[in-house]
Amino acid sequence: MEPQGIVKAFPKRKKVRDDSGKSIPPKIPKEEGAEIPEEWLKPVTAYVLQAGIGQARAEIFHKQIVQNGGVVCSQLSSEVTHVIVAEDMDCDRAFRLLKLNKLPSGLQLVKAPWLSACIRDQKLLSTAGYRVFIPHRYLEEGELQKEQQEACKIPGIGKRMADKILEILESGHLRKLDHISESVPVLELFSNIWGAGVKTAQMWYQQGFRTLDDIRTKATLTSQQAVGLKHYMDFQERMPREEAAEIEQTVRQAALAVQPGLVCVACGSYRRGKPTCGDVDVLVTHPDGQSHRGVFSKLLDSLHRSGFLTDDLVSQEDNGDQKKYLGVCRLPGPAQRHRRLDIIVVPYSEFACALLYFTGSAHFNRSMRALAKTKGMSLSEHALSSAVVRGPGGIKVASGHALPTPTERDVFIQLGLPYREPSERDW
Ligand code: DCP
Ligand code: MG
Ligand code: MN
Repeated sequence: MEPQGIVKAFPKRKKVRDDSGKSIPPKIPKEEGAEIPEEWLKPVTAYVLQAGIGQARAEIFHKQIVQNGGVVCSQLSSEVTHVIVAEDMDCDRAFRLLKLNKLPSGLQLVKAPWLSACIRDQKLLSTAGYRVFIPHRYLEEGELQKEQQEACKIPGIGKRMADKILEILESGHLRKLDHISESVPVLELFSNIWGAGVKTAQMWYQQGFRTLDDIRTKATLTSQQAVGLKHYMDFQERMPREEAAEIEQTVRQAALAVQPGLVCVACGSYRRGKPTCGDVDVLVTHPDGQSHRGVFSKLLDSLHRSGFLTDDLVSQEDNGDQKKYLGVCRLPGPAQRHRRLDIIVVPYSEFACALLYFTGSAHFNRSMRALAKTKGMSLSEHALSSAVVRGPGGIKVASGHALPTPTERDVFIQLGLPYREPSERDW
């Protein structure tokens, strides 16, 4: 077919040199009708795929291409070197619109911003980063050989990574990431359901769920997630510490009715003095070292019977001599919200380390454990111990033994640290 270009109608202009010998582009006279074409687009025979670009913009492109020495074709033909496509054009759609099965040799699909950038800079820019990424199924054998695969030669880069590198080099973009930004708020919504982690949230997203109502009506939920969903709104909100104090008091009263002399302490953010608490973490122990036994299930029964505990999440009875309950409670009275409540019952010998652990913060605990390690000790919610000694091959040659820590202060002393009040452990 005939190129539509009118470049040949304009006289060629020689480049002129300035004193330095550098070539400078000839000035374009301002007089009307005396436009002199530049030739830097000469290697380009373009076909502008109008879809997504629009007629008006396509016409401007035509004019600019021709003015700068290029040729515009009104149809795709074997002469075309560059198909200019809309910025958001994807390969499948382009091939459909162009009625192509394979990419003909020598043809590039280039996004419109490439042309705009060329015109802005008045020179032929590389199309790298502007090309539509062409998957292998659209490439002719020969083209495929050419592409495969410089990136593969880099040590440690396999075929899958090489493909991604290639796609980014070609198109300036990795399509696989397109869905990520739109999935983020949904994944966050889902993973805020108690008992649902990132993996579950991703699975639900892949199953096409986008709202909590989708989850409620279509997803398969564990019993914990069902509780989490039921109280979704309440659990998003932190409670004022006054309410945490009332919850602690409710647990204490029930505990003392079960077994006189029990000690109940609200730990976590409450003990660190925070104005609001995500949940209440109540530690229960008995100073006689014996009477904490049997308290766990009796206390929970009592709190269930009174209607204070509304849902159970985890009841873990087998962490050594410590027992842990995670559940949901609600104070009596109108307009009370459901709150998360954790209860641990521990032997008095482990009280200080359990108190230290359960008071946190989690970050503080990690730092303390790391420090203990550097001093040849190991800190857990049970005890501060001299570390296990391992011989060659990691074989245990001496087991750690618990150091005496009647109070939190003793843990700090053993670690050679100045004492920190709970309110100073908030990092
Ligand atoms: N903890 C920990 N490591 C974790 C989780 C918890 O060491 N991964 C310890 C430190 C926490 C304490 O248990 O302070 C209680 O856990 P919470 O999740 O209840 O955390 P906080 O009470 O500190 O904060 P929030 O107000 O959010 O409940
Ligand atoms: Mg807490
Ligand atoms: Mn907690």
